[in-house]
Amino acid sequence: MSTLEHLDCVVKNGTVMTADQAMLADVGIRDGKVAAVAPNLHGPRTIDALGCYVFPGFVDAHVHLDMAVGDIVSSDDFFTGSVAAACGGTTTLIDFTCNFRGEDLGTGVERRRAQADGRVAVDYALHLTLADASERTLSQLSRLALDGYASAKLYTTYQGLHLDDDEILRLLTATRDCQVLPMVHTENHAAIAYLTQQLLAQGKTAPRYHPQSRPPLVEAEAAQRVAALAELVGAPWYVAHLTCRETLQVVQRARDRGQIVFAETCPHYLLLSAEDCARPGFEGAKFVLSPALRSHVDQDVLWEALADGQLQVVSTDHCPWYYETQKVRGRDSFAQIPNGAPGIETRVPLLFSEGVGSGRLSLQQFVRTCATQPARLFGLYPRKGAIEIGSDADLVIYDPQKRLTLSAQALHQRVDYCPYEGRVVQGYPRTVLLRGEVIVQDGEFVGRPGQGEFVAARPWPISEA
Ligand code: DUC
Ligand code: ZN
Ligand code: ZN
Repeated sequence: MSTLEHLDCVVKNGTVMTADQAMLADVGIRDGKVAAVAPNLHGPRTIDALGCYVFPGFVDAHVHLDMAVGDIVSSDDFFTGSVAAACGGTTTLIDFTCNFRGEDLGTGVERRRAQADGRVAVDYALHLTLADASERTLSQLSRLALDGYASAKLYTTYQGLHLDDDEILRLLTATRDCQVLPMVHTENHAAIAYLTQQLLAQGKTAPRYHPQSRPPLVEAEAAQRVAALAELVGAPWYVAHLTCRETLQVVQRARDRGQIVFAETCPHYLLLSAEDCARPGFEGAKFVLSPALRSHVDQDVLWEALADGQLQVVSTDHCPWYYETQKVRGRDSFAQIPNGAPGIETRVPLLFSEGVGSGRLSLQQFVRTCATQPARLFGLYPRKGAIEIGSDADLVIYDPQKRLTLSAQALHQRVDYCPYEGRVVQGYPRTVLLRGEVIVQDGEFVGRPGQGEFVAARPWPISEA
């Protein structure tokens, strides 16, 4: 019996576009997996993709759903956030465990799994959060890596999360040994505290001062320190949300010295700037996120770094807070504004429209940075991020002609504003499949809560990258 027989469904007539090739081909699906990529396939069900691209389901490697900070919680939970992700073409999310210093890692994993399982509408994985370097934390890492938690976030700032140099050294040694990829938030905690206090003492309390409280040097200093520590112990690492030329130079120097270091940026650093924090009234609070928004020059630097492969990944750092009831807590001080902005639904359309549509990225670079590289680096490839025989049939049928004016009202993210309100994007997902099942049809979610599954990430020999 030919392997092409007994397909469950065929996506026909599209241009299949992966990280390294474009093919006029049909995609045959069996048992939720890609079973064939070839012309003239036939099956009992067909989905017509004429005039559309067929992309691998996109992978967002950095989101914060249902995340408590003090007594408030980010406004999208695992259901609403994953519905929004799906509508924007993302079929795999990577969120984080929310451990604090001194807490058992396994307990953090269980708590997060309980929040997500049964609610999440696309597939997901979890980065561990390493908030201390205790013997218990270090000893749990290899077991958890084998259980599918093959990456971990380390912080150099935030109360209850930031690590000192001794802890970073111990953790980088452990992640190296367990083949866990450390994703590091690089900002100098003491410098932020000092600059913030200086600004507030001068009465500079408005959102426009947030970027001045954590300028590029604050980010680059921490990145340089982590680079030095990683070099000392020979640990590969990954820079979370890189925003500026200074940090990119740190990464370039580290690579010149032989380090394996990967880096991600986010759509807001490519498309928004510190000027948005200075919008009239309190509106700038919508753009208070960390690391802070930068200059237009930095935007150009980041676009170029994406195109020439210096930045491997575009993630969202989706962390939405209601403007009216949560951001407003910082009316008297930018330091009290919850940090973060929504973006889980708009990443792919923005990168397609502003990247590919404006000629700043090729289609392959777009697929590579938004799907394939995040899947590969975080141990999900080729199950995710690819259209290969045996990959999960996570497919995005993408209409390059569809235009949409972005707005909070038109989107599915559960939050009362859109940072890109009024911006027109050209090109949008029409149909989205998760493991062979249609979950978005003509732009609307048709899946169900709990349809998404936890995907175990595989630790891999990063030193051979
Ligand atoms: N910064 C972070 O580091 N995490 C969530 C949101 C933000 O702005
Ligand atoms: Zn971060
Ligand atoms: Zn984050």
